[in-house]
Amino acid sequence: MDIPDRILIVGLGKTGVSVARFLGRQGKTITITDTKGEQELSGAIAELRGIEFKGTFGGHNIDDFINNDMIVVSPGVDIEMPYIKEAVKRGIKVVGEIELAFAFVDCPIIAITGTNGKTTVTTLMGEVFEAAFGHVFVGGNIGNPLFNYVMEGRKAKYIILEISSFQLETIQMFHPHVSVLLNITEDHLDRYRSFEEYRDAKLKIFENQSGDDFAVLNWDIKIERPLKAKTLYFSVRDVLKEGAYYRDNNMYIRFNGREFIYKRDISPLPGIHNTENLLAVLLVAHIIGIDRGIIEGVLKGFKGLPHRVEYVREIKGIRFINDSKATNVDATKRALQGIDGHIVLIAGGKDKGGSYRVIMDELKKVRALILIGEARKRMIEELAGHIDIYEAVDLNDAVKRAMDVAEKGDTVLLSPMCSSFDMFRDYKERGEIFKEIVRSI
Ligand code: UMA
Repeated sequence: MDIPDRILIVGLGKTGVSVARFLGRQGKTITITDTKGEQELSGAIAELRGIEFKGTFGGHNIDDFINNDMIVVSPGVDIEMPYIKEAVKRGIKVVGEIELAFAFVDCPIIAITGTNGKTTVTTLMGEVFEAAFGHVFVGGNIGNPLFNYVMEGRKAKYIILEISSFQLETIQMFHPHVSVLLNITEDHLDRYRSFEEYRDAKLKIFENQSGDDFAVLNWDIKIERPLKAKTLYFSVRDVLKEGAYYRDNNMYIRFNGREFIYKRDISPLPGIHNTENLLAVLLVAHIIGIDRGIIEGVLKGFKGLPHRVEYVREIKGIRFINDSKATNVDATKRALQGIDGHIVLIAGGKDKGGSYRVIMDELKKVRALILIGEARKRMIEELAGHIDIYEAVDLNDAVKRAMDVAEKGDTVLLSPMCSSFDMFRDYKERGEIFKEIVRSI
């Protein structure tokens, strides 16, 4: 890709820093803008030491958007923003970091998207590929921008990329060799105008693939027209002639006229949603031709990630589980389904606009709901009358109230159904603080 000289970078989070460092080294004239002020961005600005740039911080300015040759947007920036629309109208190119970095990528990409499970699948897939091929790059939405690979200047055998709908919105040429779509349920309805718009963004992962590539999808996802790539499905419900499926505690992989059978319990990851995740990993590993022994070895040792239904401790017969990564309603539904006995659920945070009634069936198991954060009001509107609800001022107060109502044998579960940005830096900080509070009881 021909990168013009004058570039505006919108957003100075992880993505903005990575892009600015790369383009700075290329001698481009860089402007960076962020709604956050200089003080709040001091950490990010420090990472740009030695790189020349003009900064517009504490808000955006239309002049920056119309007086540059190209705009690079971070995933968190809504491209429907008026200044960006004005720039597009004037013929200024707007690209996302993934698209820009892709122009410098020299090895096949395995890209993974979906509403839930993508970080687990990306991490596990990364471990399987690393065991098989040595150097691989694992990155994207997982918290390691693709540009970091370009900057490392090292050649990997494969890139394993977690990719969000936000990142897919701005792709044009981005072309994975294998694209995986794990599931699609309501999320990010604060950014998208409808569920269909969110779903269309996710489906863009298949857009530039050809007949030499592979599309791997959950059998539950209905695709209206055939994809260009060779399409394979995985299912926990139905037996499939080709692809991957689960039956009687076994996982079957059928590909290229061969069948491989794995016992479900070789993996310690609990729950049916993890069976889906495992099927996706197994199918991709066999598409690429990775040895069965290598796959099995990695699956056996992979115990899951922090903040995803993570056991913290037990106090007086009450178990505490941290599921701070549940930033949408479907993730919480899955967590509730996977836990036996009564649950005291701590939820709430920044509202994303989806319906909380999705967990209505699982509420039978919930002894009480303790709410924190901005979403409280809407949660109460939707769930009051079906469950005992308590409001707490912060996470500390929420844990205290949960202790008061929980009985011996119960589980206190933090599974917020919301993002964390109203009260915390991110879901990791929320989970860490929860664990600290619980450990200090
Ligand atoms: N900003 C503006 N103007 C705007 C919007 C944002 O200036 O209109 C600024 C913010 O003030 C902030 C910066 O942009 O300083 C943040 O940009 P960002 O939100 O894109 O954050 P990054 O740190 O660059 O992280 C992004 C992804 N974040 C989002 O998609 C919200 C990270 O995914 C990803 O790991 C990283 O790029 C590397 O690829 C996080 C995430 O929450 C984990 N993803 C969502 C999810 O998984 O549900 C999609």
